Amino acid sequence: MFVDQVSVYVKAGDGGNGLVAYRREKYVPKGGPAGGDGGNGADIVFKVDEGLNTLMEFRYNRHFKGKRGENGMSKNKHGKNADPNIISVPPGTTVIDEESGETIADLTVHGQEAIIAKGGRGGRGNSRFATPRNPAPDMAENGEPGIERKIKVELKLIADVGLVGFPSVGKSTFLSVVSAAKPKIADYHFTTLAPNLGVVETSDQRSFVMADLPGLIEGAHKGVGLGHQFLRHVERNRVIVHVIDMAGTEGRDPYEDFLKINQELKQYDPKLMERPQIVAANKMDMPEAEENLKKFTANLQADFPIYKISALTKNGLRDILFAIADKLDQIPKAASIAEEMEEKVVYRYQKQEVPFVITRDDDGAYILSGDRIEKLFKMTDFNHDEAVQRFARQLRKMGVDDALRKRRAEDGDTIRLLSYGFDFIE
Ligand SMILES: Nc1nc2c(ncn2[C@@H]2O[C@H](COP(=O)(O)OP(=O)(O)OP(=O)(O)O)[C@@H](O)[C@H]2O)c(=O)[nH]1
Ligand SMILES: [Mg+2]
Repeated sequence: MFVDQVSVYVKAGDGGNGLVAYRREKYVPKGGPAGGDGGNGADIVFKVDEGLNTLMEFRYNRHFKGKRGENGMSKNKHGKNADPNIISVPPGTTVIDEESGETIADLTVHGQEAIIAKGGRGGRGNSRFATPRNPAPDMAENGEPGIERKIKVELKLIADVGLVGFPSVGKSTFLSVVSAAKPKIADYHFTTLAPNLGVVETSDQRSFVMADLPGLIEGAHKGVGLGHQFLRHVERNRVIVHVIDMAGTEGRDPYEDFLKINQELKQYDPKLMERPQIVAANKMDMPEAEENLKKFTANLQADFPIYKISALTKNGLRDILFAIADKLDQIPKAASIAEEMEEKVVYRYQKQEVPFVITRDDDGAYILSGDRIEKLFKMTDFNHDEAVQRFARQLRKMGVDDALRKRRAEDGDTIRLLSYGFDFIE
């Protein structure tokens, strides 16, 4: 309820491929190897921007793909590394790996960065495989695939705006029509027992967090009703929106309501009187409302802006939301977020790589799978015999051959790995 949460898919860039090339020299058919390495793929990086306060940007974009590194070039030229994909997030963002449930990063301070998915290393060009025995290797490595993962991005919300007012004046209704929050709405008092939070976006793409607070009644500052719990929340709000039942539905006088609530706020903490306050004259769809508003305006001494709305018919919402956003733009953020998160650490989550797994297919073929073996496969350029041989050697070193033998693989049996099929040879 207090957390904004989105699921996001990230895929870092693959490394560029290494190149097989040779120096061209007169009279030398194959001068030495000259294939350069591929560049590294783009990392996916989250960076804290204190100017943001919601995960709104993820609402429209939940897919992030990093660019590939450039392929290696001739004359031993290294392919360019891809620039990281930097995605701005608000302070207080936590990133969780969906599969493992582990926390990848807690991002709290402006400018803080965390690599969420590491880009693949560039493949090595053939120069790098030269040895005295094989001075002109006819193979290069493909780029390493970038890390791919599903993550959960969470933000602990702190309300910028609090809706205050007597019970049943329409605070929850208002919140429900300007955000995706679904608070309980009913015509009895104290329907709302704990604040509901919603993210509001104005039509000019500004956003803020709004809370509908439990109703206030006289004596709240002494703990009457749900007083204290409620008032504690107001302290953190940068703007107070005072919701008034302008229709006087329950027989109270709207102006009396207004004075009483402010009296409670003041008695709880006089500083709350310095907080910007906007009056939401609600229930303007009711016939009595206009008349009451005239009296209210005539009585009002404080210099509070008044906006006519009807949460029921959704009239007047745009203007009041703009007024709230304008006010918020003028008020710096409280340090409350930093305070709360102070002790958080940044974890660098390292996925445990499975080297390989052997299973059997219906037709009797042996299926190889696993992170390490699949990565090796993707990094092998099967167009070059030497690369294929190297791949076979690497599998042997990993113990794949032995493991297959243990599972009674015999000469000529089919082995499959991703899209590739080959025969087992003793
Ligand atoms: N006519 C009319 N009725 C409204 C309007 N807004 C809310 N109501 C009604 O007023 C009643 C109370 O609404 P809520 O949104 O639950 O009021 P609240 O201020 O959240 O009340 P508490 O949570 O008990 O403090 C409901 O029956 C709503 O349908 C409005 O603009 N016009
Ligand atoms: Mg309510």
